[in-house]
This record gives sequence, structure tokens and C-alpha cells, in this order.
Amino acid sequence: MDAFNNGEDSTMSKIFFILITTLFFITASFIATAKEFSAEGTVNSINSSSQKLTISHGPIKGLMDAMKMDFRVADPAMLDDVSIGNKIKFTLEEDNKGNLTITDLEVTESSLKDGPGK
Ligand SMILES: [Cu+2]
Repeated sequence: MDAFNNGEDSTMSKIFFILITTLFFITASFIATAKEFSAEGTVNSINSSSQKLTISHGPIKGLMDAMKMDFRVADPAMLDDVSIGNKIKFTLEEDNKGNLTITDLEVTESSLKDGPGK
């Protein structure tokens, strides 16, 4: 088609396209501001009623130093996958208000007294 081979018009429409695409991605990145972090730690306690785990975690790159703190899990069923003393690897998601939620976890080392129940 002529429109695509038409020198300046074509350049202008390319610039326009790039501009719109760039604006779209900038807007999208503001809407989806959830950030993800990978972390490791040891489960200190499990609180079903508040849907939280107390974890002694190692340093989390770009987020915080090593410490003991509570984390909310995205799904209460995730609490059934861990026992006190378990070493876990987990994924943290930070929403645009700074709230942290564990969206994924995996036990890397079971505790010695890993009995049934909690
Ligand atoms: Cu912390």
C-alpha cells in the first residue's frame, strides 16, 4: 500500500506508534505495581486465625535485612504445607501499599520433630 511507502508519513506513524506503545507500557506498569521477591527462612510459628506465618528470614535483596517477622499467606491452605521448624523458600509479593504477602512457598528442609498436625 502507498500509505506505508510514503516517506515522512510512514516515519510519523512509526513515531506515533512507538509513542502510544511506550505510554501504554508506562501506564500498565503503574497499574500493576506488585513486586515480587524471593526469600528463604525458618518457620517459627503458624497462626491460622490471622493466616500468618512467623518466619526468621534471611536478607531479602532489594527489600530488607534478615529478621524475624510475620507474613500473611495468600491462601490459608498454604499453612497446611508447613510445620514449625521447617526451612522454606518463598515468594513475596508487595502491593502498591507496601503490603507483603507470601504467594508461593516450598519446604526445603523438614524439622526433626515433624509430627502430624501442628
Ligand atoms: Cu523482614
